[in-house]
Amino acid sequence: MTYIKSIKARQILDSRGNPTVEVDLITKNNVIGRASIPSGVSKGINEAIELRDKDNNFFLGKSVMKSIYNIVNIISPELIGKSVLDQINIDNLMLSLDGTNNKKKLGANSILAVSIAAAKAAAIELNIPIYKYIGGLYAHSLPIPLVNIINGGKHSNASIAFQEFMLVPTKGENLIDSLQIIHKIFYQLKYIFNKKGLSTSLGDEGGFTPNIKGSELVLDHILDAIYTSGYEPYDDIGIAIDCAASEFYENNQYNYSKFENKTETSYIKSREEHVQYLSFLVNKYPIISIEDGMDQNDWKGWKMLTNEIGDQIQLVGDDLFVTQVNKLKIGIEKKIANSILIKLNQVGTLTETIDTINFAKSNKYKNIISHRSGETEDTFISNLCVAFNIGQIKTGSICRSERTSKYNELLRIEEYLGKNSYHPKWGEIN
Ligand code: 2PG
Ligand code: MG
Repeated sequence: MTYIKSIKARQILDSRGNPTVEVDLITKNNVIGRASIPSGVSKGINEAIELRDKDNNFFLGKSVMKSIYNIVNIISPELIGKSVLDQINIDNLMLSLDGTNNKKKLGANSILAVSIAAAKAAAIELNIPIYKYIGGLYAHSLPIPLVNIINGGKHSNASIAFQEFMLVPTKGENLIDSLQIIHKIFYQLKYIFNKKGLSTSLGDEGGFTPNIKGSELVLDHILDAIYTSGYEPYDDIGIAIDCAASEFYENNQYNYSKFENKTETSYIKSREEHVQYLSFLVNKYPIISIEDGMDQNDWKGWKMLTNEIGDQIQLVGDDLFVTQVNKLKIGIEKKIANSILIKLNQVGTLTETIDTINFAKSNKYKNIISHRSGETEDTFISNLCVAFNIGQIKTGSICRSERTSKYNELLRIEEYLGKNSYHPKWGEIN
């Protein structure tokens, strides 16, 4: 048996400079599994709780010393001596130590850091890649990247209500081919913005933050960049959007002016108008995926949107499902959305994340593995993606090392798998 010898926890900084948790889980053989935890800014209200110290005199209240304390003093004593290979047991033990339904006692950041560190240590112990340890013999698929090129909403100060605009290579031969298509369009877009004197500074996820107003202008520029790069919409490239609509839903209405610097009431859309607007955009532009088109509590709106365009494009629940089986179950029963965004820290253990992935698969909902807007250098999500042959990953722009680290890990895996690797086309994803 390979047992856990000790667990160290420390505070490090994420890509926004905010403190986050890092864990070193050390086995009897002195193998170290290291994991660090990302952090979102447009969080779903039902996400598992991220513990922060709330001491305004220290890192503006964002330090995570309580979480570190819980790992060292509450989790570690219970796990020492347990087999590192028994992931389910490790995760269940932490769940029972926490005892709440949203991990508010120990913190999802504390629990998840240990959970992932254990899986990494186990893979090293067995001398196999992490994706293979988790996924087994047939883990061989490199996902289509949903690459962020424009940051709006809470991720930048651009006057754009929708949070993310992404490029989706629909027919890349392999991952490097998909990335080179993105690279060409990304730099073409930069050239276009430069020529027009628009800002090319980058937002939280490495996409541009142009000083233009509203989604249609953004989409016009993206389309221009696609054409002038020599690519065909749909055939070569599609567009994905994350509206992050919960961030501008107020008083049962969609208030675009919260981000778009407009005060006219006409810029506040009713549920019906907002659905019609999304449908209009889908028919005008090569949009093939919309995430969080509606607010997390607006189930009526979600139903309306799904009826309107759910058989035309991918509709992804992020804040809506928060990577949790019980929430996804409601969506499946009500026939709402058709895909789910998977974020480990929305639920808080590897085991529960895998349960959600499998539940989605068995109900024919597509999975998309996702980063958070505040990231670390940890590349676990790349491995998770390959482990379950997940067709899509959303991990930011091709700029900024905390984003490219995920693509680079996937490129290493692609090289390692060689001719046994598989990179699906858009139409092949399930
Ligand atoms: C999202 C995420 C990641 P955040 O809404 O999908 O892009 O943002 O991590 O800020 O919640
Ligand atoms: Mg989202």
